Amino acid sequence: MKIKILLALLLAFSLTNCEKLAPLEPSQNTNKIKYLDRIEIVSYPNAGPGGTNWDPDSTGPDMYLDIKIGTKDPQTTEVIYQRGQDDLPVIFSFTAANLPLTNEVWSVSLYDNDRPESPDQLMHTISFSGANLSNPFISRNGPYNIAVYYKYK
Ligand SMILES: [Ca+2]
Ligand SMILES: [Ca+2]
Repeated sequence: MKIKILLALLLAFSLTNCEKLAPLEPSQNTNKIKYLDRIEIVSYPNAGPGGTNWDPDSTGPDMYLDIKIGTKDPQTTEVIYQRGQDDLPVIFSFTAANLPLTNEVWSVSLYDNDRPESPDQLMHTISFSGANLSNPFISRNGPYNIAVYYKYK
């Protein structure tokens, strides 16, 4: 009798643990929020405006992103220097930035930092709504290919 009870308890314990180990689908994570994870510059044109090199010394552009969410002030990333065509994709990580994908218009502008010699050059701008974003959201426009990834937290 005692052995039967022990076996029943053991079975119940195993089943409980199995349920705990079952992976959760992201769609079931109803308590979790989508956060911007990273933006990848997958491709950009070899030549800058006017068909010249991005920078006079023929090195790649020095990239940073300006992110405007709704009507808030734009946020600027650190510059990732001299990214040539061999350095693609250029990855901007937002893991530490804690930017929830709010249901607003997001406008992301890619710049080439040319200071202090001359003003920065706007390379490309993409826009999307923070809600119902595919993962990744891929924006292809001419030679520009930019991918936006989010993560649940
Ligand atoms: Ca430049
Ligand atoms: Ca530059």
